[in-house]
Amino acid sequence: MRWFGKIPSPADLAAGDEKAEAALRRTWSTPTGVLGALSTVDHKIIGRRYIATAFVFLMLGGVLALAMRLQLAFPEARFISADRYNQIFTVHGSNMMFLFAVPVMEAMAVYLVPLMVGTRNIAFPRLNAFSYWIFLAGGLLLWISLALDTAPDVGWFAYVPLAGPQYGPGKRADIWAQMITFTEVSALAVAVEIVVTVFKLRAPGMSLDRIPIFVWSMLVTAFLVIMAMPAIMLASSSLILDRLVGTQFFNPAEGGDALLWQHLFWFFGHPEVYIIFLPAVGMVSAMISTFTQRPTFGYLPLVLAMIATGVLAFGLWVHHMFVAGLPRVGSSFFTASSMAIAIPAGTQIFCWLATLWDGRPIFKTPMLFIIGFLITFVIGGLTGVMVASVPFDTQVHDTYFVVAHFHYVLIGGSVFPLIGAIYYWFPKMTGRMMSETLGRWAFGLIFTGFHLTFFPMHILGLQGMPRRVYTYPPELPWAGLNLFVSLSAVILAAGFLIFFIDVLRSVRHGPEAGSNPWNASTLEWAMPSPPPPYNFRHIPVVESREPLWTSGETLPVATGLRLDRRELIVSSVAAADPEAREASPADSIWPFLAAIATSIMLIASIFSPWAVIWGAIPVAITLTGWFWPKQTPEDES
Ligand code: HEM
Ligand SMILES: [Cu+2]
Repeated sequence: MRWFGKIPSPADLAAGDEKAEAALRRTWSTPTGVLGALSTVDHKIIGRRYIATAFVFLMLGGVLALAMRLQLAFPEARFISADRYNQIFTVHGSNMMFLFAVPVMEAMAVYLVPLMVGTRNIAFPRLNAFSYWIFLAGGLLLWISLALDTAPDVGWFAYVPLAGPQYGPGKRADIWAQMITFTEVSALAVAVEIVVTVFKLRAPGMSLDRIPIFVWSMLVTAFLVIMAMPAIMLASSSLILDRLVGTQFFNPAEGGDALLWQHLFWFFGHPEVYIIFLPAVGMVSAMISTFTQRPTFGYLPLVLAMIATGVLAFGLWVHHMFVAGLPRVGSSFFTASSMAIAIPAGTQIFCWLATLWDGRPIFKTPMLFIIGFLITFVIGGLTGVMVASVPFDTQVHDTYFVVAHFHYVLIGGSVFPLIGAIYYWFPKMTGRMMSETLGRWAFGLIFTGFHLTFFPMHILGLQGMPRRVYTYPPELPWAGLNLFVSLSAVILAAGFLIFFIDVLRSVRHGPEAGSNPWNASTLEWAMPSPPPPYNFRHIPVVESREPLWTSGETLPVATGLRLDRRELIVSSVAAADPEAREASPADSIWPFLAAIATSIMLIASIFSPWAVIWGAIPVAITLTGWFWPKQTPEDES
């Protein structure tokens, strides 16, 4: 077997390659039809599906936001009842965090990481299929419960004792807790796939210091997921046990501890913010580099800053609990560490500014969203430093100041970069460009709408308006600003609408993109758009950080992979030296069936502990089907 070789001559390409390509296509294609769609393990199909689903959840969550703003536009409004309002803000927050922000970032990774590291599929493709179906089931659970008027109503962090058996009768909090299980199983599965894909499936020569920054960001994110998510799964499972079988984990009267909930929740909840933000760092770096046609300034500082952010993220959770009555020393420590996170954030921003300064930025739509991101995120960071200080936080805790702050960081820090990233990678995913004109309109409306909506919320908060209230009396001085905020939210929504229209229109009617419309440097642009089922006709050999800029058309390639079965190159962790060829699993309906069996088990276990026992049987059967060894003659070679 030969690992390294130069790309074949044009004549060879014409003759041998046509045949080879047809064979590759046959090997890697997903059959058409419903069965094919349910069985596919192609990371590109799953990734696209995942991204689209997450955006549907964004839209639905946005509709809830508009409903809240309608209710709050006037004092003593009665459009929505108090009970409904509780459900709506809970579903809005839970949906945005668990069904949109985290999944959409993982979905981008599922699509992009294998292309960017130069391989033909993600590691554990069947697990990847499973994780999408489980995510979808968890989302449906939450939204169907809202449609049935039994949605969770205790806020997106579901504090006990409010969410406990005494104060939260019915099944509402159980639905919240089980939705967590669904989404976290899915997130953990993807995280494991990303780690293994990045460590073991990189193209020959892509040593650690040549990994694209976006891939680094997803690698660090994946580790955060793996370390943070078990905490909340532990919390939500204990909550279900408290509610269903009468354990007392969170009941102080019986020796439990209500604060335990807050610790477990925020040990996950704070890193969660970085699980959403770090991928955005990667996206922004990729886009800035492309639109300045320069390598990103400070590769090493950027990577180290991301790792430092990841580590520090686990030392800050208590800043969400400053008013919970913790010891003073603890609070000081967490204040200091919260402020320390500004150092890596500052490093990142410095590196981007230096790249922009050095290059001549081209202001296409993605760059506009990056400018919007920089401005918005810096403001959110400043209010973050403010609430990290205990005396200030004590004043504004649970007011609209906090609502303003976290929308600045969440939307500024991840939604802006993400929309930019969609404009940026859309041509790769669909083969067509989105509209520059509509893109500018979308940006203008989203950016102004956003600031007009959320900036005044700081003032409302300082004026004492609490969060999570469904109305307020006319005597208080809040009515004017609230009306203003609600009208601005309509501008914001109009911007999103234009974005969605642009996406739907461009999928069919956008101008054709070609393989590398932005002249970018990373491997995902080294193939036609949209990519063929096998991604790379020849696995590239990487010789620099910007392979498409340094090698261009003459990208060296590795040969020796079989055409008649799905094979990947497995490489060493540090240097990415090729180590082995490995078969990649074929399409299979079993992950889909396993997801259905798992979903039924999880949902039924909200109602009876026996569901865990009986429900395990179909799960075991589908898993057996999934992992049944299939002896093919090809394995002998
Ligand atoms: C699209 C525009 C959006 C608007 C107009 C909006 C509006 C609101 C409002 C008014 C509340 C406060 C509800 C209350 O305290 O009574 C809220 C809560 C919240 N929002 Fe948004 N939001 C938007 C987008 C987002 C996004 C994109 C995210 C996350 C990525 C998000 C995450 C949250 C969270 C976590 C809460 C807290 C829910 C709770 O208190 O349990 N929002 N939003
Ligand atoms: Cu935090």
